[in-house]
Amino acid sequence: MRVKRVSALLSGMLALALGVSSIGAQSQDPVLIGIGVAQTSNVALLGQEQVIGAQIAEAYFNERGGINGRPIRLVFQDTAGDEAGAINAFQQLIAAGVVGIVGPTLSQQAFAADPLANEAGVPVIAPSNTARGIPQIGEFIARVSAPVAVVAPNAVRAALNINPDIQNVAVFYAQNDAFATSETGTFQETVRELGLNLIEPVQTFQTTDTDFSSQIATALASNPQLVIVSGLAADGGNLVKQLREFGYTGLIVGGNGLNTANIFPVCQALCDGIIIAQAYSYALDTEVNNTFREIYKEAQGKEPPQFSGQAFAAVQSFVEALIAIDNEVGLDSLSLPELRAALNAQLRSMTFDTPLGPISYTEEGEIVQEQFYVAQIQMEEDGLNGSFVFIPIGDEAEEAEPQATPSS
Ligand code: 1QQ
Repeated sequence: MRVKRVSALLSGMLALALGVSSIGAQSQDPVLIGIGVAQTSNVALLGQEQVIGAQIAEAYFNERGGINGRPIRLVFQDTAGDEAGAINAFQQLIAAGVVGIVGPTLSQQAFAADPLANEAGVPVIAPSNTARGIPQIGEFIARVSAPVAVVAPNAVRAALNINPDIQNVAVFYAQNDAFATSETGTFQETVRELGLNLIEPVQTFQTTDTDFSSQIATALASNPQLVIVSGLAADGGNLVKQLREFGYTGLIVGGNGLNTANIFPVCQALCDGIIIAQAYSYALDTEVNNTFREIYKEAQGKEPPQFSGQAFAAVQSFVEALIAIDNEVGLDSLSLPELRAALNAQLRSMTFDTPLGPISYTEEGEIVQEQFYVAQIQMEEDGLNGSFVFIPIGDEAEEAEPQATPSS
């Protein structure tokens, strides 16, 4: 760091001495990366973890010299939880001159806001949009969040591994959310493919619902041994709580919308046992993940969750692609529209060694990722603290089983 700063200073002085005004100063201006995720509303239960992951990446990469000595600066715009909020945040970020955007939190928001960035030629990396069809929104849209079709089936396999006698499966999903609708399609397909009995009718709710008693009564009448929930954190956590209060004792698989310790205050001790597929494991033993994990734990007092790991990986992708462009042609040789276009192309032409493992993006912007996991929530007696404990998936369960560290 010190060496870099000194050499930057020297080159600035040299530029002045040579009468080359502003080049030195310009090349030290931070490169702006937009972060448009949910910092307010119920969706902030998911978005908060993304803010933390992105902030860790900002500090991590700036400490390592940023873009060849030029720092990055994250520009945050709160999307809140709906489409209008995401559209507004994306407009602000585009106008602020960011080179690319990490966001939004929900697929439901991405389908509304991503077309704006695409039309403006601003590359987007979706940090947590897992619904079918996200990269296909446009040529400037990529995602670091593996799709439900790849991730979700693992949770059902893991449930069967715990209880091979599962026959009847009840499925619930939030029908006003694009991700939940997409994820339930994958879950229902998986249930059928595994030869299990999908209880009909499938139960629907709204992400704004708080009372699920009529759906629960209908589903439990068919005697399920597994219940699968696709919703968001507040509604999903509440549904799990009410399932247990109704006396359901079988296994529960939660989708990606429940994939956060922020559901603990919602279902408390009754969160215990929820099985959730993961695209990240804090136990991945690589230099970048170990460092990320250490910084996260130091600040948060618990193991890093998937949404933080994915947000870190999204910022990392932009940073390392920018370094490659700088090495090749120099960032200052490009106008902002040129840089955005070059960044979009560069993202799709390299591999990134991230906390998620090595990843790349297809030409279409879909993530290519090697490893997936399943975790089960283990609540402590107090009902306040808990942890995500990694469990075997089943057939291909030869992978590492990291130990959980209790978290608060
Ligand atoms: C999506 C999701 C969310 C539940 C993650 C925050 O996977 O909307 O696609």
